[in-house]
Amino acid sequence: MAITITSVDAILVDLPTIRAHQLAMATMQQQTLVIVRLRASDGIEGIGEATTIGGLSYGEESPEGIKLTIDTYLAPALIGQDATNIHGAMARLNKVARGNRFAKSALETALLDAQGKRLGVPLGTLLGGAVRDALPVLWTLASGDTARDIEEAERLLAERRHDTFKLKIGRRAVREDVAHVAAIKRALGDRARVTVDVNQAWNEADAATGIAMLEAAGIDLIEQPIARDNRVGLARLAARFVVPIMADEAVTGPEDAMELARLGAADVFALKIAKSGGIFGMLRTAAVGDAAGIALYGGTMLEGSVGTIAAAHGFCTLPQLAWGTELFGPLLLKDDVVVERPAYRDFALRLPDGPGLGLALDEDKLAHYRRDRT
Ligand code: MUC
Ligand code: MG
Repeated sequence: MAITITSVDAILVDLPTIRAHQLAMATMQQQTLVIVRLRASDGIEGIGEATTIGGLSYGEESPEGIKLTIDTYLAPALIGQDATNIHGAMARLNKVARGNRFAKSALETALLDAQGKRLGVPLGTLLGGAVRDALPVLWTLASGDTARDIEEAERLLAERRHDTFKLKIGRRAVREDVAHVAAIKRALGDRARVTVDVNQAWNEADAATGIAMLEAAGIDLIEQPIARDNRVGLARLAARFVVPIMADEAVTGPEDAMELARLGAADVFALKIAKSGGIFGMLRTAAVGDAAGIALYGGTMLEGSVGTIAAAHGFCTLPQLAWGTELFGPLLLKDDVVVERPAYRDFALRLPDGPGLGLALDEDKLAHYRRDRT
């Protein structure tokens, strides 16, 4: 008898961050996770997660919208479907709903987690096998204060937790931002790599000025300097500078990747399971990057442990991942809703080796942090 999907729940969970996290478009004091619990007729439960950054300021889906989409449209389309046929289930979701990639990603993770548990294998094995069991992870310095950022970086270097730091810029005038970045790079010297993420905040002229100065200051990578839709402008910047340009918001799925590759618009692609509608979409995006000779980077939507470990299993199967990852989301949160939080040491995230994601929900914490707690 077929194993069918019997229930799908989407739960909003609000978790405080360890400090304010300042980006060009929002300042985060907390993160909201949409935790998905998907149960099947064999009694197995899979879990998944979707997050975004700053409500609707990063992308077109908000946590509340993701829950509404799942409750109203996606869960009813999944109930009664074969829980063991993940491609079949996702094809059905793509038929009933256009877009809504973050919501679909959370559901695909839950299906994969359940199937891994069912077969008794880790998710990486289900995906064909991991080629690495740990992933390099950078840290984002985004307190908004230069001295505090330097102090934070020095501590994390000493703890051997991170040796690459990404700075969030684009809020202030270009020269002020560059002065902040250059001061941090000067303090850390060759002991750390420093990258920047502008989150689309600059126009092309600002970007030309800013990137020239950042290049001179020894910055290693420039992420999404201009608007996501300005692909031709991104191509002009990529041709103009030696420092690599990374596309983030501009690359969601394989179709964007094709177009950016055709234009020569990026040296690096930031892959995220949420942007691509799940792990399989991320892998298809990565394949286009590989075919075009574009370096790859494992990005984050600042997920908690569930979303982070889902992405990690996917990234571990990639043949090349030249720029490592930024899968530090769980470390930005004061607390989490899993029993055992992911392990970070020696500048890397270690993958759990249990079946599926290798994680279990902490029911007490979930009850405590869920938005609808009674
Ligand atoms: C982004 O745009 O890359 C990744 C790290 C971080 O601090 O924010 C995210 C989003
Ligand atoms: Mg980014």
